[in-house]
Amino acid sequence: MLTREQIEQFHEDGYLAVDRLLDYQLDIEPVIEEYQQLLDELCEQWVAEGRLKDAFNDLPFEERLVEVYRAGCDYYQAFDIALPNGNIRADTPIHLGPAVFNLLRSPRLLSAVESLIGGEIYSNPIQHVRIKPPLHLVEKEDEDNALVSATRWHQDNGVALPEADKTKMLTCWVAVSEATPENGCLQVLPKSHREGIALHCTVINQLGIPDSLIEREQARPAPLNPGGVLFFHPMCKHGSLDNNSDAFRWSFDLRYNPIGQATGRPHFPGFIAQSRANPESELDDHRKWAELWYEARARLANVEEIKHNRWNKDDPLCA
Ligand SMILES: O=C(O)CCC(=O)C(=O)O
Ligand SMILES: [Fe+2]
Repeated sequence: MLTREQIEQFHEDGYLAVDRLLDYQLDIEPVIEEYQQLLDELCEQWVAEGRLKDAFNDLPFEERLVEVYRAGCDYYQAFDIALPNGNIRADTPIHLGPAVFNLLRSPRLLSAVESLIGGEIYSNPIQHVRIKPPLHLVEKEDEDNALVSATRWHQDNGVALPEADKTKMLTCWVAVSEATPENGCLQVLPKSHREGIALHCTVINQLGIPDSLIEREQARPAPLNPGGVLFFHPMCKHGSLDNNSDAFRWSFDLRYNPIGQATGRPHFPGFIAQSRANPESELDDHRKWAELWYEARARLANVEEIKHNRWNKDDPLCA
């Protein structure tokens, strides 16, 4: 559980960094191993499809990822733990493995979440893994891809539907690799969660708050060691820095809300991660979790447009 000081700090500043909250061996290592295995499978598949010349079996994970990325194979969607917000096909890849499911249900994470939003905890489907390459390797077409490049300033309520504005949503940004200002850690604006919703505009492909509305001098980077978690309020203004290092920057962003409140992505599936009142309602089988996503994928495949935020691309305020 978090201390009273930590809880007060969260409410005061709109965010709270808790370094080494997770257990590296129990929470992080199994996830890393699961992604290594996934990369094995994907490389084999891409070689079979003729998209990759070699499976690069002998290379370490990161070097292999560089080769895959250079060859134009989209590892970031195949790694992600949610469907994209558009262009969903019946075979859009998504990763829903047991180690990731265990991370979503980590007792260390959930007890901190309970301190901030209470003991009836729903896993919100707005969630991602981001394994971001060094900026110098990023292709032009990914300059604005928030799974690959820096993330613009935004509020998480701003990237969800307004039905979630009253939801007590909590974002948990989990460092898998060390996160530093050099390799693109998150940055936050302290106390900005009290300022109301800001205008969000789409530039190229990414939604964000225009730079002119951000008091950049107030920004605070949030470095973390592996297993550290940055918690923040859905109205907290945040973004990420460029990855100017030579290594990948690996994080998960997970979200939770009290059971029964709107998630802001009603077309995607969440699940009950913890219920003190009704423990038998908790989902504890990763295959059932995966099934929910596969059903959503089948339902959403080839759907023309799925509304996932409140903004209008052509808003004159964004011109
Ligand atoms: O990791 C990133 O680059 C962005 C994460 C983010 O916006 C979030 O966790 O809400
Ligand atoms: Fe965010």
